Amino acid sequence: MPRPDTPVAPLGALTEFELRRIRLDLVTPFRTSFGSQTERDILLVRARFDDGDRVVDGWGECVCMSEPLYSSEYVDGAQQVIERYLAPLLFAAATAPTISTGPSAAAVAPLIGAIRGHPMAKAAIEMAVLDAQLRWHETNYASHLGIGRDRVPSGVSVGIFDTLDTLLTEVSAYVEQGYRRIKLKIEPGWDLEPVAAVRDLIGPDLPLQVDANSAYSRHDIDHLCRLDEFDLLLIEQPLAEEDLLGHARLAEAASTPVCLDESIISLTTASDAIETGAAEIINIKPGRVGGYLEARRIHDLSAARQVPVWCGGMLETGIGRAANCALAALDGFTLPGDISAASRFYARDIVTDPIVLDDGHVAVPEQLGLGFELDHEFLDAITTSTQTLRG
Ligand code: OSB
Ligand code: MG
Repeated sequence: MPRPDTPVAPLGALTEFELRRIRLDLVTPFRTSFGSQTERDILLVRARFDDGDRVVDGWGECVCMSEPLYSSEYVDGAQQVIERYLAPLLFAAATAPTISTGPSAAAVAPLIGAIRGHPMAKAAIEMAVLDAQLRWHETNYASHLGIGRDRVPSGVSVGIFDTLDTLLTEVSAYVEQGYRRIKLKIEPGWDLEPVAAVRDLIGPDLPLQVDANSAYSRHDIDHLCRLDEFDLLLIEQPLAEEDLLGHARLAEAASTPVCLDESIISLTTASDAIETGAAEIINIKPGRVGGYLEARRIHDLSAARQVPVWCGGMLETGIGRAANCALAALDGFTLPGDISAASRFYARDIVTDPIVLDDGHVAVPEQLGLGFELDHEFLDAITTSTQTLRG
């Protein structure tokens, strides 16, 4: 096993990780350029800290999908890399209960940095430790971040459909519910027409944006420029994850701002994408960048460079959705995020107080930790496997 070669802050008295897999049905199929989903197989991580006096649990949610179609990570792989590499490194660094300083999320990334890649697996672990840290100190994530707002405007991500009629029915329902921004998934063959029809339906004032999940190539730049006439807020990740130059060329050619999602995997890529003109707007997804701490750094950098950011979503349960709500209340998040009501995806959430839509906004959670309490009965009912790891 690799060892950290630089001294790091103490992690705290970590005694146990539980890796829990749950199964949740989506209320309606969600189709993107990379595939269609009807249910989710989600990995949750529980981190237990025990200093002899007190036992505190923290929970994290791994945002990767079942298959490596959005990015290279997938849920079985994430569980395996945690079990084989990440958890052992953290157990090796856990402090004796007698000298415990409490859980420290900042200690996590340096301890597991020798393991390449796997940002979503790493983020899930760090998130569980962060939740435990906040609960240990009886505070919550919004206070920890110094959030002043109590709610943030909510956007909704709308999938691809077989017909325009179905799409328009779906969009009408979301507009009716009060969402403040609509995002349409697009792909070659499903772009200009649906965008024109939806713009026509919702009128000129409701913000509209599109997301291609890398479905186009540099040869499509002229075609993508035809979206300019629909006055879109942004076009999200039209080209491949690696194609920063292509995105910079598109940004040069199109009047619609180019926003990157998949390409932004760290503070460094965010900085480079801004510098090279590949990203005019950034979608911040904590899981994709290795955790909430790196997400905050990207927010701070973007704010300093006056680049607008918004908080992306990965169909999170109430764990990730609560944390995203608090994060998205930071001042630099000037655009509505993909933080819709839990009911947009799930009939029942695993938390006692699911995120709801109120006047087109979602409330910054006030509960302890990342901002949720689990509904343990329901969680147990949908659990498909449980693996316990001990140091
Ligand atoms: O590209 O933003 C994306 C969902 C899964 C994977 C990737 C993406 C999405 C979404 C949905 O667009 C966002 C959400 O509301 O959770
Ligand atoms: Mg996206």
